[in-house]
Amino acid sequence: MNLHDEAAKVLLGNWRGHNTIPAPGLYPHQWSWDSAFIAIGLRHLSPLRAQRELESLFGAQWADGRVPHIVFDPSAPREGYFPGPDFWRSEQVNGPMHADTSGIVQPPVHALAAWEVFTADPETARRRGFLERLYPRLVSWHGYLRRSRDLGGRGLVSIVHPWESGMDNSPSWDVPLQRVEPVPAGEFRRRDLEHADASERPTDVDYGRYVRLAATYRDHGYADRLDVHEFAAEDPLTNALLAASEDALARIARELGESPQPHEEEVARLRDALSLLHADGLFHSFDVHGGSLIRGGSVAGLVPLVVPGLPQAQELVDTATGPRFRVDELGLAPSYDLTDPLFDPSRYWRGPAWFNITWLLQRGLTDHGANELARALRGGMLEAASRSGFREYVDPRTAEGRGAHHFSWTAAVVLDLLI
Ligand code: 2M8
Repeated sequence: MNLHDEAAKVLLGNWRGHNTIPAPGLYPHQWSWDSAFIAIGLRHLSPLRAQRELESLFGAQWADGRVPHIVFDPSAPREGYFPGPDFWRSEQVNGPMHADTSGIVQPPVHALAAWEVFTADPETARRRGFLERLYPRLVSWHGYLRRSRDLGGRGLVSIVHPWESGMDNSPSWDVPLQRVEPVPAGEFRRRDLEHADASERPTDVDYGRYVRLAATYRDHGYADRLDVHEFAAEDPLTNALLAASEDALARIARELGESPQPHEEEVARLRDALSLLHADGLFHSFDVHGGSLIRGGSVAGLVPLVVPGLPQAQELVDTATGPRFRVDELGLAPSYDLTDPLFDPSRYWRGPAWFNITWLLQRGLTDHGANELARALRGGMLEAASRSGFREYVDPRTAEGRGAHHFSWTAAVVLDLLI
């Protein structure tokens, strides 16, 4: 089988009727930003399914506009994933008729995906009213982030849980997490370790802190007030993807005969606000409680390359190709600075290379005219996916596979690069 057909097999094998799971076993439900990347690949196999992927996610949107990070599949075992629906108790906020979901969010890459899905088959999308129905929901999602999550009052979105960053155990969170008292490991049961090697996952202490933060948020009715959240960080990846998605909303608005202007203004505003996070050739998260930048080497700091017209783009290219990331040589982006003692090539978001992030960088580099480097990343991703067999992440130095097998966004990104 060639790489295209193998990728299609992974993606179609993970389809569950209305949406795609990230991977069998470890992730048996629908995840928010996974679905966006999945839709970007799936549009090349079935534009209709790609539309449904996003529609099913937004079908579980909360009344306040938030798009939950997990939508639980009622036909999957209730106890198969921790924390499951009985932990999050979303029905207490949304009522029993609403889908069971988590109460936190993930990076807002959905408008960007919606536009890409639309372009794959505009005729079907127009006939089905795909963008007409999704646009107000996307606007309300971004409105939630802008309105309820500017916890630092600086015009940037704060994430309130490491899971919201998508980069759960990134070393960026080590310092702010020190303030959080972990729930003892005996008080919850980790289901992830039934499917994955413990050396490639977060530690029990990490999990204890994740559980504490999520339970506190839940016990306050998912209220977005700084005194509820012991963890609050203005994350460059979240804010950069919001800007790129606002740019996509401007295109969507134009297609629908609406004014793109509010979205264009929002892109410009976020581009300016992001400069608050810029230092030493990279963007960094801002620890709202600590009042300072978390200076480290997360690849999240390179993701602002996706922002159109970013003034710091050349600096980011220099950092990406320098000793800390060596993306030109590796063809992949390590999730953490290779020269930092905290770099770990196998442990999840503490060093391994991920395909969605490398895809975002490749896209940003193309937009900023760094075509040769973008081509190197494309080649690196295709080779690593082929060698590892669509694993969740890989050792950035050897492209040896790590984490889950048959991982959906790995396959989706490959399909997008091949077409
Ligand atoms: C990982 O996160 C989940 C929690 O949301 C987990 O470890 O159980 C992260 O890699 C996240 O970015 C991703 O969306 C999710 C599903 O692929 O898995």
